[in-house]
Amino acid sequence: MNLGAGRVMSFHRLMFSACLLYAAPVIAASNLVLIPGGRFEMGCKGCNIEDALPLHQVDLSSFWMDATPVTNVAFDRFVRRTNYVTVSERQPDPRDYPSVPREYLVPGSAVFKRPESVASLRDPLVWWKYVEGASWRHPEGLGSSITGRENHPVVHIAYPDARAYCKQAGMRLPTEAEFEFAARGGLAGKKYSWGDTLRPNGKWVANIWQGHFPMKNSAQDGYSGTSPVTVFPPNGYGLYDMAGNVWQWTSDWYRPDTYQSDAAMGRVRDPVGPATSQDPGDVGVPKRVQRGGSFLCSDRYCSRYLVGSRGKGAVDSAGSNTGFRCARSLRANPTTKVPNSRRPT
Ligand SMILES: [Ca+2]
Repeated sequence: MNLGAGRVMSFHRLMFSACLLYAAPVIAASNLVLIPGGRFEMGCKGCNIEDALPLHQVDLSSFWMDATPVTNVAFDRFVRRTNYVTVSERQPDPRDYPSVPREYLVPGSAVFKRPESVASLRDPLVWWKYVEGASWRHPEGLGSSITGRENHPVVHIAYPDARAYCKQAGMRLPTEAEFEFAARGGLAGKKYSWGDTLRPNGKWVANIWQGHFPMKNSAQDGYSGTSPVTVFPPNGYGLYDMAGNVWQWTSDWYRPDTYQSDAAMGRVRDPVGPATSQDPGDVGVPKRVQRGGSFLCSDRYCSRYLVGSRGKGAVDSAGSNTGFRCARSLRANPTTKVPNSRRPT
């Protein structure tokens, strides 16, 4: 999610101010899909998104990727097994937030709250509220639960939470390049992970926002919040929710000039992002790249379901639209054997 600040920092502001050789994928029994490596043009042409330019050539090795974002039921199994406590469930350390009054340092997370009106779309803190007790177990705060949403993506996941989950599974977060390559699903130069038409055959194929953001959500796609992870069609690689539903963490640090640096090298292979983070609009807040957009993205605001677009999130920040999926290097081959004839070259 693009809160633009750490989770309590956000609250503080709130209170005091906010062509390659495509090969067929192999689907493993364990929800993993083998993404055959290759070369692609990375970036978002015609998106008017400055940090997603210039287009540049990237070579990627083959890798495994979760077919879906991690669900509530899967995250629940992880927590039961490990007793892991997510960032939003922890008591914030006053030493990390010296300028925030202690009475505001409570466990919680950011929840989208529909405003009656907005003066502009420049201040997301008008519709994001820091809610005490909001967490993956209580997506809208205490009193809410994930009952009935077992197969929805887990939300309120900060970067360390996502990394911890993937690590215990013997996996890792995808790099930004891996996410985009996988999201393109074997298509080259398309606007979306499914092609160039937002609504092919008049149907919504991703969970995004319809209506006048942020006041009116007509939910023409059937969902005003998160949706089950396999309810919309998969892309060409058999991956679900590579656009819309929830933002998904990648392992790359965010910088607005990453693509400029990569393009200057001519072609990059298996990029892992810059060594450090920098967001000129939020100086001093370390951020990682997020991809995919969410159920809150519309053509009026965000538009980050565009397959080449980028997002970012403070590492200690999450919200009711922040989730993740895991990836795995090919060397760490999971249980499924890949037929020789379909091995990537
Ligand atoms: Ca929707």
